[in-house]
Amino acid sequence: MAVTRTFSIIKPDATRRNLTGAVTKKLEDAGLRVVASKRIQMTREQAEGFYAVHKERPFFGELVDFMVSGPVVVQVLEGEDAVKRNRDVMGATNPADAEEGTIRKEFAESIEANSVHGSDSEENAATEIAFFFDDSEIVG
Ligand code: RTP
Ligand code: MG
Repeated sequence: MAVTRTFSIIKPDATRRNLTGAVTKKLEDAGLRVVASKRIQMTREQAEGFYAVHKERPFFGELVDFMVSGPVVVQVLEGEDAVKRNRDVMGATNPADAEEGTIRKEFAESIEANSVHGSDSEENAATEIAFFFDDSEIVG
């Protein structure tokens, strides 16, 4: 299996509860390596741009409000089959449906305040990584 990259966000509900380390440990224990990381306050423009695919969804406004409600930690993760590996350890979008041992089962507060984002394809991972990081900030 090839070593690939994915993009992760530790969301405001998790940074607010000081769970950056706990979430990162779950990612590392799942075989992912943090090859870039920074804590940022997203602007509304950034959040709207990042979630543009969800623009027509009924929860878009609330999602943007939530994502700018506090700091987030954006990360590039590297590992074998990184996109799937990360999605597996994240768990289902709604924590009520998430499996035991996943980040969302353990930490998420609700379907919206669900602690993490992870890219859903290698193509989207490349786009999302480039949205937040210069190549020079990623050290594999
Ligand atoms: P993500 O993109 O954050 O990794 O999560 P996901 O693929 O599991 O979920 P997606 O369908 O892409 O939705 C993006 C984020 O929008 C919020 N959401 N709210 N209120 C709602 O019904 C609702 N549904 C989704 C969540 O924060 C979700 O992660
Ligand atoms: Mg998604």
